[in-house]
Amino acid sequence: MEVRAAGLGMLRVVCLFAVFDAVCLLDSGMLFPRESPSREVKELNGLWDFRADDSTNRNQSFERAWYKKRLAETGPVIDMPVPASYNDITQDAALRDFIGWVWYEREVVVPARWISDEGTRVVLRVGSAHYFSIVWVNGVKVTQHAGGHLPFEVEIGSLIRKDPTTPCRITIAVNNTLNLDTLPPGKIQYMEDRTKYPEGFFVQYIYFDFFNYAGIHRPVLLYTTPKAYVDDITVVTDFLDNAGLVKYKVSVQGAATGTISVTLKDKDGRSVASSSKPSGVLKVEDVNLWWPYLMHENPGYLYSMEVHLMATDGRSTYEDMYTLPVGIRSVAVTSTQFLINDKPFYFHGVNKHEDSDIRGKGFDWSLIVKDFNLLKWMGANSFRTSHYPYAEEILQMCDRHGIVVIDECPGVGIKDIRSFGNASLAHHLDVMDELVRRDKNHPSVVMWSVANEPASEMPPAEFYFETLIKHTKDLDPTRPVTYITDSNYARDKGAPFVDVICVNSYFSWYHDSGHLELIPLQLNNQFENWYGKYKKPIIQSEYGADAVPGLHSDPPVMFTEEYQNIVLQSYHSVFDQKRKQYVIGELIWNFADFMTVQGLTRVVGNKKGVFTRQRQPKRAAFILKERYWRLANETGRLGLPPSNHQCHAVKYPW
Ligand code: BDP
Repeated sequence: MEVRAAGLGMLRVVCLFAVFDAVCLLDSGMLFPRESPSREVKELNGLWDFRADDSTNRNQSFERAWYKKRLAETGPVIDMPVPASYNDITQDAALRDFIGWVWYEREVVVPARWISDEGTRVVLRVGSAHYFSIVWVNGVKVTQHAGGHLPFEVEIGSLIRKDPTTPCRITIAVNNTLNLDTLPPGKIQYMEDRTKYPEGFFVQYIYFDFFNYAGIHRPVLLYTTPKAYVDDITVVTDFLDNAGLVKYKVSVQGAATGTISVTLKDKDGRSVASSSKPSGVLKVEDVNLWWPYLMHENPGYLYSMEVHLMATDGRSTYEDMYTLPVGIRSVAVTSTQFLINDKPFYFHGVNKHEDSDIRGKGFDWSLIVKDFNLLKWMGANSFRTSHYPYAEEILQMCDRHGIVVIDECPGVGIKDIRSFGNASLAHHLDVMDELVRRDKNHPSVVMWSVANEPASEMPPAEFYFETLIKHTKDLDPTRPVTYITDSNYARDKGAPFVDVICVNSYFSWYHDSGHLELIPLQLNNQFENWYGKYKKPIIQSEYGADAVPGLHSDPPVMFTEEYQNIVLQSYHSVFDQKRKQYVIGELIWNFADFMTVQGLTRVVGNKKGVFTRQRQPKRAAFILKERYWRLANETGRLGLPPSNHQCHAVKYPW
């Protein structure tokens, strides 16, 4: 590792660690469920019974208390896979477009020991369900959650112990209705003109450009911990010369006293640092830093932090073990650069969606691994979780592969002035609490994005974003915060509060359609204006054009693959000038085609992908591949030929 100015490094470490005791407004942690000698996990994925409440008032299921008996006794049920969106599973257009409550139910066999051992906590956890969820166990309501992209959980041990002979019936009702205070916001409108619409006809308006897929999207599971357990771990990392520093804090629930031991192990299982305190700093000599993909020969290096708790409540002793992967790295922003481990980092990556055929937004390992293979194939070093938090398993992949993440909350489509009100802001703050609590320990996450393209020119946006960004920095003082703007630099009200300016633009697409020759002029002005006003580094957080795969024309016309290519290349020529100054990244819109609502500007969904929805490359994917590998060589300091780095298919001239 290179030696750097020791004084400055020390100052940064002191500042970073001084602000470590960040605000945490939630009363419990949200550690990812992992098996350990003291913890078991039982997945509840597979087929669940399913029934939509299509009553006219959409409320009959509650009037008739469907949760009280088996769902099949309330009426006809169908098979529904979990995790998956329900929308594209059947041939029924009404279910595809359904708005309201749907019900999932499943009976679970709980291992006898979990029930008999009173010293075991049994936790039911839902990775995510879109949007409102209510959960019952054997007809008793156990929890509810608002928000479609973050996990929620509840301890159900005492309930299933009441009558160990009854099977454990889990009922989850999920409602995808969006209103002006949800994230993302939406609006229901009843149509009153009886010459056009039947009684009770309504539509859900949304202000975002992706299909509002719904259902149980991520794994549902039961897991155990001992009664006294490791509830949360927070790590903040840095380095000084060749020593890595891991500041950590462990919080425990269920016991007033106990002993903790913390051991940090390297990839080979060797202990490199340890402590017997619930909080402190671990020092790792000759550290292997966590580096992004293509910035180092050995990216994504992870240590394992083993936390061991021994606690007693007077009568019994409890032992808990939890292992957290830890990547040691630093992040900093200057007025012209984004630094990872003190080296300039240039984002050459993509925007994604959780989206695919049939399963919609449902979690799918095959899709995830395919997407990572494509990202690495094209030489992408980063992505933004447009426009909501992705599954934790995806972030774990990013940690392991060194893919850098801008982690975005579901603040997309804040366009109506009423969505800047107190109720909306309060919910937005809650969602940031949940997001930071879930994702704070991922080395791949280098920046928070609190919103996408809000109406940031509206007067209330100033207070809204000042509050939201300050709150996020209080939660996590170690990472920069941004939101994504499409507003004009002169009218944007939130930009003074962000650390990095992220701008979306669609020159020669949504305006000046067909005028490809205007891109360089308009893009150059965009950058000069934003930088001139704010003197902050800029990421082109979206740019692109729709291309229907297989449509060709020369000279190019809109919607052909050639037009998409020229758009990309015209942007690239300007990026190449500005990245030498203050532009610190470029993220294509979009990695793959994705589904949207039906409308005049969408041809079976948004076609701005460089891959099709089935993950086959359009011509643009090869253009990006060539560019990203070249950028990796220039900016990533690899200095190695691409053949060493998975780029086997095409030979390049450098
Ligand atoms: C941007 C939005 C993104 C859209 C994209 C487009 O942030 O969600 O899908 O435009 O229109 O403004 O393709």
